[in-house]
Amino acid sequence: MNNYIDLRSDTVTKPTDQMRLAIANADVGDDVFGDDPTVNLLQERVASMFGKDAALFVPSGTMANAVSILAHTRRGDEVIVEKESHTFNYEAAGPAVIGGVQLHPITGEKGILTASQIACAIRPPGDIHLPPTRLICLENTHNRGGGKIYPIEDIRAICETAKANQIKMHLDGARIFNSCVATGLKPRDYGRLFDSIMFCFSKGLGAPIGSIITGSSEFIGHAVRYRKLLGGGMRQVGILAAAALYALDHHIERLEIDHKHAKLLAGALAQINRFSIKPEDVETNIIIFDVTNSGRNAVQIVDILGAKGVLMVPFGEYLVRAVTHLNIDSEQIDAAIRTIQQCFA
Ligand code: TLP
Repeated sequence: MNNYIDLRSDTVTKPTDQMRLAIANADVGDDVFGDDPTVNLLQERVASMFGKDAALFVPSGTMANAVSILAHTRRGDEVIVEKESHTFNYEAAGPAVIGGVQLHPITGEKGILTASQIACAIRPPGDIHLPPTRLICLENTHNRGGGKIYPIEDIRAICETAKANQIKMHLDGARIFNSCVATGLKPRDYGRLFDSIMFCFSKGLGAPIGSIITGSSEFIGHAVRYRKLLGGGMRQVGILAAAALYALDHHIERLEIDHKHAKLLAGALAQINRFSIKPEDVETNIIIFDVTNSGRNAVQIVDILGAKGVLMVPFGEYLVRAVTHLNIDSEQIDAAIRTIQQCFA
């Protein structure tokens, strides 16, 4: 894929030479014994960034969400999620299969739910017919919402509803730093509102592998057992934690560049009659555009562009997704725009 302009996902980023150096120089130990100094450093650093007691490094975002849901719930509980959320759509029904937990999907607006929608979905306690609502999971930024940022005031209102009903709050913050950079909010601003937060190092932050969960000591105590159950206890994993630490030091502020590139691309797509997209809806690094008026479906559009060296993914029958990231520079964005114009203008 070296000669392609790869906009399929920000997961395709490759570690830079400097990140590989940090990996090579990492001090390591057996992390299942709690002995890996680099993992310990990473976990302490993330917990303190988010104002939490503790954190836990895990292999993937999917495992981070699964472990968090398992640690917050018991079999037969219900978890409120948004209908287009990653957890509901792309995590292989993990919470149901492993945890015996029912996901209760509610349709949001670009992935955003309101407190009143959530209040209506909470099961009244005391009725034996109803599964107890134990957890609310939100996603920020929202992937299928086109990288939409969850407005902090909406999160605050949902948090109050959750507290009033003694329900925990988990954030799938796979791309939380895209949100921090775009809004100026700090990780702690989100840390205050959620019982647990996960984010990924392997997306826009550019590390090859790894995600992390942060929360109370009690929560992380449960999470570490579920990580083991899922086979996610790793040994000399400091080599990966070193990449994650490098990403925290060097790859957060630069996310702004990805957002600028996404806006440029969205602006160019909006000029093409056969596509529809509102550039003002593109708030971070994800662009989703509608190809219904092109007379072709998303797979056909993606194939045409792919044959010209520009890779995107179908994200619905008539929706195409492009994601900007660390390995895409402005020349590649310009080249992608030229290719799109040649094919479809
Ligand atoms: N998202 C991937 C695909 O699975 C769709 C992508 O290319 O965007 N939460 C969110 C919001 C995500 O976008 C993803 C990955 C995950 C969780 C899962 O992370 P991984 O892939 O590390 O399991």
